[in-house]
Amino acid sequence: MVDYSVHGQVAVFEVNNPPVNAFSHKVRVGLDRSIDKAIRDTNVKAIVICGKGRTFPAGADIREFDQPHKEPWLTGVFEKLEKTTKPVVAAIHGTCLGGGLECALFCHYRIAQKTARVGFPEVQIGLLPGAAGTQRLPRLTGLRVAMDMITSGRHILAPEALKYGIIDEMFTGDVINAGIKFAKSVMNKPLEDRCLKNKTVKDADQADQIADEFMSLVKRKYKGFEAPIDCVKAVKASATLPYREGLKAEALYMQKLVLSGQSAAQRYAFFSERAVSRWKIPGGNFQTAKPLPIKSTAVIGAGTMGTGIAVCLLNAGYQVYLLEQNQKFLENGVKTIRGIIEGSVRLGKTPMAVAQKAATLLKPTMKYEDLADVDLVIEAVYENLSLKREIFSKLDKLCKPTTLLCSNTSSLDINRIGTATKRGDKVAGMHFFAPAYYMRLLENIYSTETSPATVATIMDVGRKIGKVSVLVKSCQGFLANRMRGPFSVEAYFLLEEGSTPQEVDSVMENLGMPMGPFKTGDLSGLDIGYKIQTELAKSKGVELTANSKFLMGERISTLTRTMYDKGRLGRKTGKGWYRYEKPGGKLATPDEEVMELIKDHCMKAGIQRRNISTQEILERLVYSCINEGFKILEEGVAATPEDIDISWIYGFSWPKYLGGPMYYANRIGLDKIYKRICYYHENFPYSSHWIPSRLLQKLSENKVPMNQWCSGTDSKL
Ligand code: 3H9
Repeated sequence: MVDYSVHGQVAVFEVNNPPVNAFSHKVRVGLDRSIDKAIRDTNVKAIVICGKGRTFPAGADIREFDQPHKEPWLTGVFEKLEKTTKPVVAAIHGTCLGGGLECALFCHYRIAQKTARVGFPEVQIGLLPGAAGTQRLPRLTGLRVAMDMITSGRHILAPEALKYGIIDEMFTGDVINAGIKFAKSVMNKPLEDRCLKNKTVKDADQADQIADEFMSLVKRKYKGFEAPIDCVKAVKASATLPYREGLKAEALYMQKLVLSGQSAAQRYAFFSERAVSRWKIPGGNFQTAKPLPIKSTAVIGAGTMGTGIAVCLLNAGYQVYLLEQNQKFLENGVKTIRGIIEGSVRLGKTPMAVAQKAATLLKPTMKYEDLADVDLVIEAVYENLSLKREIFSKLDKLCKPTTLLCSNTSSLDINRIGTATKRGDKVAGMHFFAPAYYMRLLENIYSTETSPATVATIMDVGRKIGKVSVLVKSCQGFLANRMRGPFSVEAYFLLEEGSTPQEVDSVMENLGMPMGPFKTGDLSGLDIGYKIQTELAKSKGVELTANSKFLMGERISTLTRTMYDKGRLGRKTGKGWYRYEKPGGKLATPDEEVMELIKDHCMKAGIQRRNISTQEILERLVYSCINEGFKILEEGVAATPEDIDISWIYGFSWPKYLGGPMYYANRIGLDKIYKRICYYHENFPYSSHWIPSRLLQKLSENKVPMNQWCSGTDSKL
């Protein structure tokens, strides 16, 4: 686990624990022994620590947080390093993160390859740098930089690390050679001044002010998360307490966080995000299928979704033909794309060079013939099956035989789109979430015909454009929208039965969602829901009226129609479920007129209103989705609960500290959830989403632990 070698008078410890050289128990033992060996060897005058393969250690082994504590622990081993009378040099390449950076901060010197990244990402898994990182980094950089790095978890590149004094020198070329060369140059220098524990924090006199500033920042930016708050407190302790006392404070915060439900959920989310890339369909999987090369792409439709998708592809360096049928729409689309990219440059999120390259890669066109040679087409026109089939049939005739044809449909069955072509194996869904250039989820959908090579390619494109891709089997609504369906309808039913929009929204916001369903509705526009409902009814040959309560035997609510008829379309008209300060405004204020409309609607529809508890609101919104989630699993639409949880985290901003709705269900207890679903089914027999999932019933009755019905990301589930 640690390869030991001696080069002249320099001992080299190479941490060898692929893939990221995490400090597992075995590595800690190996490092401990290596230190003893180097101390004993009188020939050795200096030590170099580095990582074998792709990286310097990227942190503690996250899986071990679920296991009993095993000595030697990180801090003990690292302290031994600092105590040696032989200079220790950390020679850094790749990603030096978490416990890896803490190890480097116990070394007397740190040098890094120019492309190396350093950081403390612990906060993203609900922890803090608990091997003295919160006490040592401020002693090097001052409080402000340390607070920023530790509360955000951001990685910084070597040049920035050099500026802050985190590293002493940058190098190019071989890590071991650079480490040995540097070690020789410092061999006989005194070490007292190189031990961070002996240093003071330079801006300690401003500790209160800086900590207050960061405390209000993290409470706003990371609302609901516990770890950023403890990070601020622990870093502040580096300035207000002596080193040893600061360490004790850090250990207490760390202990609390490790045991917290939030960190367990965030660790589950960390591994789930990686698990969803291990896809499998009949005939192939992520290991057997190879992605096809994609250079040139096309996006059909320059509306909100099409332009957002084009931005993602352009920023990743793909050539993009943007196709529209109308010159004005095309020009507007190009303007929108430029605006998004320029805005991102202004915010420092997109480098200028990337933006300049993107401008050259964008090819606006009104001619389908221009798409003949592209490798991948993503169609993003509005949701109409016959229109999509027409487009796919045209593309099939015109594009080269190897072109992949994908649809950004949010619900239409990919099988029915694929049959419009003679290349069903090369047809798939790539469903982006609005705004497409921002939301990280990409729902990739396969039909019964889609080939493993096509799936491998769209999963690969998803990764390259910075998305977290989840693969699902085609069905009406796929995973995300199908599962969210009950959430939206239950929200309307709750309004009809007695709740207010603000009561419903605040339940979801208190759970940790950035916005409740009614604020979200106002943002997207209430005309959308109204049109979807009207189209759906029409497709079933039904004409809805303002008083309709059922559609094909299923309970519905026509409240959006009431709002639509009153011109309350949401933020864009300055009024929807809330009132806004102006059309396009953002400040939502409860509106008495809405309550009057709801009450009037209920009276006409003969619905009795009552008091509804916050617990009932929560259960009806969330448990109904969980029930649908189990049906999605049962039918194999999603392969694992991780696919579902990651879809909610990155598609609907479900709070990571709750680990996703399936993880949340497990935490509450499947038997409890199942009983409540049965209760609602009994009380609301005309809502099929309350018919209990058979899988949920089976799992709850047999008390099956989650590690037996997920892909096994967390041994402690
Ligand atoms: C810590 O250090 C606490 C201390 O402060 C205090 C202790 C007292 N452990 O992401 P990838 C696995 S907390 C275990 O796909 P990339 C990962 O699951 C830690 N496993 O690669 C995956 O496995 P699989 C602080 C880990 O190149 C494989 O490695 N450090 C760990 O896209 C490849 O990972 C962090 O939070 C780990 N620490 O990205 C860093 N890290 O193939 C977390 C990775 O079976 N890691 N794995 O799915 C990362 O951010 C990224 O993995 C990294 C590489 C940037 C390093």
